Amino acid sequence: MVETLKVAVLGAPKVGKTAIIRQFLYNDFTETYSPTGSRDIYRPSVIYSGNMYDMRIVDKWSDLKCHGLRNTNAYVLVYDICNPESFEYVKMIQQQILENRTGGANKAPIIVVGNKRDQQKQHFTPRRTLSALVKKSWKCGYMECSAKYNWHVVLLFKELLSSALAAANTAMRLQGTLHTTRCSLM
Ligand SMILES: Nc1nc2c(ncn2[C@@H]2O[C@H](COP(=O)(O)OP(=O)(O)OP(=O)(O)O)[C@@H](O)[C@H]2O)c(=O)[nH]1
Ligand SMILES: [Mg+2]
Repeated sequence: MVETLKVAVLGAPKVGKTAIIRQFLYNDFTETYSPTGSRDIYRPSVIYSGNMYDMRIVDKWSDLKCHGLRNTNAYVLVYDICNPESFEYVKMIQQQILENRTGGANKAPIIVVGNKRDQQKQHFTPRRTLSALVKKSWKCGYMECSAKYNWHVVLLFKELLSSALAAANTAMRLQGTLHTTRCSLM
């Protein structure tokens, strides 16, 4: 049983990380940009598939090498679909997560999210191109959403919970198998 699902929401400044989280938790959106400090932590409880889970959502984790980030159950890497540099930032974070992953048991899922879909006319590259790169080469999830219009925000968190729970359960089964093996050797 997973006690608390830890989720890190990462990405370049101004891509809409806080807007996505606040839309999901409070149905709230503001046009006024107010940069997050070093990081914010939200601790909601959510009901998914008839079960209740405590979540720990970290908004903008700046130190990718720190222990807490390695202990994360899922990563959301946000970029702005109108801003190519923000996608480069996501690429860099994805690389760092892979480099910092400890043993094979830590297969926390990564979902890349293109935010500001309401501005899709300014999309810097076709959606399919990025989606294919992320899904096929990086083996990560890919979604687009609009925090402004609450479009696909709940879907994103459903997807996140589903893949984080699946990964956490696999890791626990693996640990269980190892313990059983150790006991039977005694
Ligand atoms: N049009 C549009 N604007 C958005 C959307 N999401 C966020 N914004 C705007 O983009 C700006 C940045 O949003 P934030 O959520 O503060 O971005 P952030 O990634 O948390 O930024 P930092 O805390 O500095 O890292 C704000 O002015 C938001 O109103 C969206 O889906 N569509
Ligand atoms: Mg923020």
